[in-house]
Amino acid sequence: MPVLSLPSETRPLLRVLKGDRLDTPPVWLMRQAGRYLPEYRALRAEKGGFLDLATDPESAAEITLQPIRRFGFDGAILFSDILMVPWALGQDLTFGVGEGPHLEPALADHALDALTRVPGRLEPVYETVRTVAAALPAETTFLGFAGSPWTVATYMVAGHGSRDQSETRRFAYRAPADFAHIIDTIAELTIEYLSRQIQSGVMAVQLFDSWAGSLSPAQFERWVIAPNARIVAALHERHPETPVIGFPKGAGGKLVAYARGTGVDVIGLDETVDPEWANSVLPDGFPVQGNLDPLTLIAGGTELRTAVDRVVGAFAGRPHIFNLGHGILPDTPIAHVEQVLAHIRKREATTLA
Ligand code: 1CP
Repeated sequence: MPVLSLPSETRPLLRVLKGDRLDTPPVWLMRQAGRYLPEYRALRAEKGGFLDLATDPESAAEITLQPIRRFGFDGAILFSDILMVPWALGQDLTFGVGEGPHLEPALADHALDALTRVPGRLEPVYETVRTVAAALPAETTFLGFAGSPWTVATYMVAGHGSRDQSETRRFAYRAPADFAHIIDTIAELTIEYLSRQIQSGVMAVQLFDSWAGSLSPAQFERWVIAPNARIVAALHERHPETPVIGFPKGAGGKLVAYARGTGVDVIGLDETVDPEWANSVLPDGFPVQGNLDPLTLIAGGTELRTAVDRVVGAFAGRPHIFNLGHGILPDTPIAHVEQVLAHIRKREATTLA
């Protein structure tokens, strides 16, 4: 359940993460630090590849702050990647231009225990957190994150992203003990990684489970709910004041089981979830985040305004954080982001007319 907020808490996003309902929902957008921003593309071109940016605390801090300066979002999300954990577990990580990430050797044909761990690879991330924490406006909430074990495992096993995660699902059926070892190892490092992010200055953390939607109910219980529950329990024990957001993309009808079973404080909803349905099945007072289709943010106009109003209206009776149902897409017009913010904050009620 949400941790009770102290009356002295003034950051709107942190208040809602801790269970307060606000008339104007706080706003941040998943993947808000990235390719739709010209200032990000300029820095990337100057400094090199993604990993060069993510391991350079000065650049990573700058990219984390770019969307805060430009839009004044209520939350800043650390600029890093869920694949930093496999990298620290000893896989080589490369991001080919226009290709997505590659991890080697792939665990489909290589034992996890043969990898040599390199925990020092995460140190620059903690330095980035300290740098951002010192520079953030007083009203902005700082969010850390990691991938959930299932989603991270899909990259570690296949060695790359995939549409249906078939290779990893087959592996989990064929060799459940080996797969459990991979999941446990990721979970263990994730607890340590998020704990260090919190100690370094993030105020809440999000677990991204982007591929939670590809599992059968029994596999979902085993590879999504159970390891996330373990991570959440360990974080709550070590950092009782720090809210944990779970984002089980594609969980659909399994959302309530996820919310109850993992112990997360806040649940992120993807764009396929009917907001009225989610509002009716989730426990009263349980904070929700997300749900706007990232494509409506590209479309703009009446479609966008109607979709924003529907999400905000559906969750008006509970703690709600306005966000997308998945990451912002690189071709999103910046003007549409500005219009949504103005509309929600009611500075200009007619902006989206
Ligand atoms: O400039 C570039 O080409 C790099 C593109 C990029 C960026 C900007 C990657 C490679 N990662 C990131 C940053 C990132 N990744 C953040 C930063 C903070 C933010 O602005 O939100 C976060 C939270 C992530 C999380 C992430 N990485 C997820 C989970 C969320 C999601 O979108 O589903 C996943 C699945 C990844 C893997 C990954 N890293 C990068 C890419 C292109 C991908 C997706 C690959 C695939 O489609 O399988």
